[in-house]
Amino acid sequence: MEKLLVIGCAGQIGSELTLELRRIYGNDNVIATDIKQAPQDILESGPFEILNALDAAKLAEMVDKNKITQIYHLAAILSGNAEKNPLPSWNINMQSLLLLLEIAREKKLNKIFWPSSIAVFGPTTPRVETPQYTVMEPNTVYGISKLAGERWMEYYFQKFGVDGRSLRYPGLISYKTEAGGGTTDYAVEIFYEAVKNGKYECFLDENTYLPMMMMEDAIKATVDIMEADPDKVKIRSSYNVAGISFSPKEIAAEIKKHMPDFAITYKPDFRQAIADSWPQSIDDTNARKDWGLRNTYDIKRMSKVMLDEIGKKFKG
Ligand code: AKB
Repeated sequence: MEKLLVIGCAGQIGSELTLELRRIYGNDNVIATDIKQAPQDILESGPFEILNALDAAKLAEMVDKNKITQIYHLAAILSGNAEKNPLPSWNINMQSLLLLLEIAREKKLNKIFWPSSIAVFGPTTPRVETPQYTVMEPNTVYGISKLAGERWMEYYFQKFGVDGRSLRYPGLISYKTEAGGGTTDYAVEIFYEAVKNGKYECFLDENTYLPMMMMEDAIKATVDIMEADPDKVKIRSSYNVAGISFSPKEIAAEIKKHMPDFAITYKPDFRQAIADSWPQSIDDTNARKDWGLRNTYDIKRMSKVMLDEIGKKFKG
């Protein structure tokens, strides 16, 4: 029987992935942890403990005590925040991954999941339909830590047989928990501000195209790669996953179809340079071929679901 531990259950991905894992594996078989308190539905549906992702002793103790067989490590300092605090962010992102890999090796865990990002690419990467294998010269702290992390994931697989699986997430769009400190966050904020105030000041320029993915598709992709037979997971660094690409101008036009008075203004900040160094769209042929990645949302459906769900939240 599998026993799972989620690190970072209160974040944007963790708050939804933890509940899905509990649905699949059983509530008591998924131990949720975070450095801060978890959302109510996670607290009520199964075990939760406070855990700092850098606390090696407590992590090892939790793995032993609960006979953990898989760890999902979702805690990270995202691109925008990492630029404000480079070395501490590098330390958190890298040390927590190395700790996870060592625990996986020592305790012979069945599998681990660690997310990478489109941030592994940089200004010298081809930006349209960015291939799985291409030039990678990231120029953000977050991107450098994700690229180094990918190399460590592959190293531990090749040297020690650690069964690590990873996706290069694009910007993730969700209505449950807001993202924090990323460059793609505008694509979530815009819906909240549209519903709350009818207007939004965007920190990226109107024609900045970035790859994004609705959380439901991202969760499904995560579960699918983790459930795939090991021999189907041919890439042990991290897989490109594409989702949908759009610009702030296009998403604003889509919101206007539902809210004709919605107004958007643009005031690019330091995150514009980060966005300009990232791909505009992604080629995810390998993930589709190897373990069956599928994307179900387009910009129309995404916008409708976001506005409806955020609307319910605020009217409720
Ligand atoms: C960020 O913007 O930093 C993240 C990411 C693309 O990894 N959402």
